[in-house]
Amino acid sequence: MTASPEMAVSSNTQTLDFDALVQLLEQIFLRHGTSADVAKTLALNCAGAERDGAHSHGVFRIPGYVSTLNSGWVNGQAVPVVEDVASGFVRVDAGNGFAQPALAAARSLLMEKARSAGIAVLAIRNSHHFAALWPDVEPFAYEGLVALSVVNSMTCVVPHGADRPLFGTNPIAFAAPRADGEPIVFDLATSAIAHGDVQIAARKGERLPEGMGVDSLGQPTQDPKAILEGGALLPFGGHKGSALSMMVELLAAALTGGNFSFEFDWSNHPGAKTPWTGQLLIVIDPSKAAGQNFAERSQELVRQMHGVGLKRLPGDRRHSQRAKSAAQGIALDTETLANLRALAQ
Ligand code: NDP
Ligand code: PYC
Repeated sequence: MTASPEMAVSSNTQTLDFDALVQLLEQIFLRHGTSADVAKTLALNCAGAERDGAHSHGVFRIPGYVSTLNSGWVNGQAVPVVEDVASGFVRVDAGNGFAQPALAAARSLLMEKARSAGIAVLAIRNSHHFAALWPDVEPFAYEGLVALSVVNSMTCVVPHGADRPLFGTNPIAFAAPRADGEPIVFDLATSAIAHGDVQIAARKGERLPEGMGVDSLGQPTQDPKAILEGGALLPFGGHKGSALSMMVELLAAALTGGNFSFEFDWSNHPGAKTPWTGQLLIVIDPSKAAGQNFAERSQELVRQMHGVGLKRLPGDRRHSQRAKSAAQGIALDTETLANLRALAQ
């Protein structure tokens, strides 16, 4: 069954089809001062996250986008400036705008370079990223390319062995094509839990598992509010996640010319939520590599993983949720939908 644009499934839940949700989110962005291009790009990104069940970066983020735009912290009308700097290197100054329109502006040049040189780097600076990272890499895998991206965020993670926060939640996303089925994609924060999920747990009054964060005195806590109110997160996997988070700071900020997670000060912009940092993408054309067809090789790896009992690959949950959303619509609770409609007025 294909979902109708809008239908009620229960008294407190309604479903929208993807296009209807994109349109609603686009109206919100436009209403709060973005250009039409930026509104479209962010609406597609955010609706895609909601459709795939990536709830910490779906419509949950809309009030944060709106308060940030209203605070004057980000330029919703920014026009990214793309620089072709070397055979395998593209730079973009996002102009204090969002990172996704900067990627969109550089995408065709980046792909052209990756296909001709075999590998290309995209360094985005002066940018705000408030979203899931997988939407930035997955489309390259659908084109037969391998893609890796990192983005840094805002100081809220204590480096392993330190006693105060410095790093951001700093996700890493990777996508690779495979012969049979959806691309292999993972996207993970290098903190033990994403900041968005801590906010969601606090809102629901839930406790967190052990080992996620510390309170304002640096003591371990499972209370999300204690983490949000003066506390901090920990890296995943102790010194290993901490090293990866450090790498993200280096690649996404030092290498791009963007801010480190600790370098920007948004205190004069009450309501600002979007980290003003940088983002790096590396795109590889596997057809240049030696050996058998890469997509066949990645398929073989998946076959072997399933052979040893693996049931779930990273990305599987999202893709099955995507299929469900296509068939049944994207379910939103009535209050959330009413709030979104109010923001669009
Ligand atoms: P999760 O821990 O939920 O998931 C991380 C990855 O592991 C996903 O690819 C997920 O696939 C996969 N996965 C989860 N559970 C399993 C399992 N049991 N078996 C196999 N694979 C599994 O993500 P995080 O909480 O670390 O991050 C959430 C989001 O927050 C990300 O999209 C990230 O980009 C975003 N974020 C954004 C930031 C920014 O600055 N813009 C900062 C920090 C985070 P699947 O998706 O299919 O479940
Ligand atoms: O969930 O950690 C997070 C996050 C930071 C910036 C955007 N999302």
